[in-house]
Amino acid sequence: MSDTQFDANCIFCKIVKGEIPAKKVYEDDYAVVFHDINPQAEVHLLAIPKRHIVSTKELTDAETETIGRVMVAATKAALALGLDDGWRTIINTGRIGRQEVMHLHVHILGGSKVLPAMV
Ligand code: IU
Repeated sequence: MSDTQFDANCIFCKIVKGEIPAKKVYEDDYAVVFHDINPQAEVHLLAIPKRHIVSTKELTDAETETIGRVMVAATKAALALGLDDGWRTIINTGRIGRQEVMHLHVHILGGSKVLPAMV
């Protein structure tokens, strides 16, 4: 990928480029899936687009394929880790959504126990 598709100050771009380590589970031309450094469930993964997209707020028609690929990457990683009975995906957006890392990411939460209800 060209450098124009990365943000030099973004920690997740650095993970994509291999400049900082992460426990990667899946990678293709569009997406990377790795273990969250501070897991909130037995299995907690993050699926991210390789190119720097800040959040879902920045999505346009041009990102349709990329975001679809990220979701498929999330599924491949979840199934590769044996989450056959399901998982939860969460995307936080912006301040109100409590997004802390400003590179779009899909949380994948799962394990052997049914997760708590959200509502
Ligand atoms: P949020 O949706 O932006 O609130 O979640 C950011 C997540 O990124 C959070 O669960 C962190 O534990 C996780 N994370 C990570 O896995 N590795 C890192 O180097 C950093 C954050 I910084």
